[in-house]
Amino acid sequence: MKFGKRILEQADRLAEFTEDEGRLTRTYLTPKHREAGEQIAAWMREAGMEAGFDALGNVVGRYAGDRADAPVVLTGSHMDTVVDAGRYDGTFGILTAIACVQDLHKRRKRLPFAFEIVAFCDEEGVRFGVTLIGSRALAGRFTPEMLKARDKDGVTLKEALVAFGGRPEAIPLLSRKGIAAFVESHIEQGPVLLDEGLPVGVVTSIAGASRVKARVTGLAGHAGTVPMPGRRDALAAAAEMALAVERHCASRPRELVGTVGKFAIAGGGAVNVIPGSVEFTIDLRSGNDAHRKAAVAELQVALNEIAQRRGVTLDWDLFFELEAMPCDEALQAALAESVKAHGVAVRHLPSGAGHDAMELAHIAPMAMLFVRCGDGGISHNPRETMTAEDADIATSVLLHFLENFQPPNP
Ligand code: HGY
Ligand code: MN
Ligand code: MN
Repeated sequence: MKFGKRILEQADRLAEFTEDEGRLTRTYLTPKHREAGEQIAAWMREAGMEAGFDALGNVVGRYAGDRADAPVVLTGSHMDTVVDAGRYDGTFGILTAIACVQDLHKRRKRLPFAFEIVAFCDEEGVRFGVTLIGSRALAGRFTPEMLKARDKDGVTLKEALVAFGGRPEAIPLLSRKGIAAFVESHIEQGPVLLDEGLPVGVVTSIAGASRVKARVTGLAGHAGTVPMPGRRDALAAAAEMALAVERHCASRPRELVGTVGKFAIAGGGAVNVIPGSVEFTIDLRSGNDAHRKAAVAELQVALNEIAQRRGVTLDWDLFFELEAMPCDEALQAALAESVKAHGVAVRHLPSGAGHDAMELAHIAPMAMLFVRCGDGGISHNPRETMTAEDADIATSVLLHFLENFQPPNP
């Protein structure tokens, strides 16, 4: 085994950079972001790359090509995590690429393209509620509006970026053009490869997503004196709405998945007060944009009907929409060749999870390589797991792809 054992050890090391005692949470523009970024940059330099933070807090490593004006191939994944995360989501895509460069460097081999690895600064959007921050900047899709997003303490993204040593004014310079390809390796975060006994798979497309912030306003009241029929209980209404989301998506299992991931009583609630205001989020995903958009519209109607019947009001803020993104056919075929070269059956599969690759697809042909997850494919959970053997095969497949990739003449 050439790569796998060290990659898992490095993932263990990065998991130590957490802002939460006893669990892995690493969010954007925090001291742990900086420490993890410095560790990643150090590994990139050890592998023969120039590396450092960019103006937005991405860590970018560059392995020069065989000539100064060689085209650029990009790879990478995100270095931030969800709350109480697993240690391979995002991280694996960074470490596997560094391992490839380390091997090329050891052999003094240069490729017919410059190879850049990006540890994207924030894909999950945990701190500011804005996702895909680093990859949007490279795709030229970062907007000044995003700088105004605030964290739970009211700190704006811009204030945090300046305090981090970032340069908001330089963000437009990060957008890239003429990239020959973007390939992201990522854990599958699902059970398909595990169920079929395959170490890797080639992604066909990445599901689109819609996210809603819903606020239900009823009437706070005394838990002991307000008769049941007269209540305008915001929590009971929101709970019925959450079940409606589940029922709607469960009735279309092949098209949709829906999740109420955040659910809170304004002010935290009290044991003897009928909740007057509740906020929750809805996350809808589908490989088919028309199905997803129809579901958003249908659910808005259904939840408003619940609100009307219960005498509460519903505020509906559709704050995030991302179209499903197909992977480049030619790159999929090239990845499939590299999978075959390792004696592995080629399995094409869609990604239900979103990835930075969705943004890079706006500026380059994009593809993804999935690697098997253990424990039922669980992810966004500290039980996330993968094997060193699979990390090794996936890295070897990526390296084979890189050594056989001929970028089109610019
Ligand atoms: O939500 C997602 O699909 C990704 O993990 N950010
Ligand atoms: Mn994730
Ligand atoms: Mn991820």
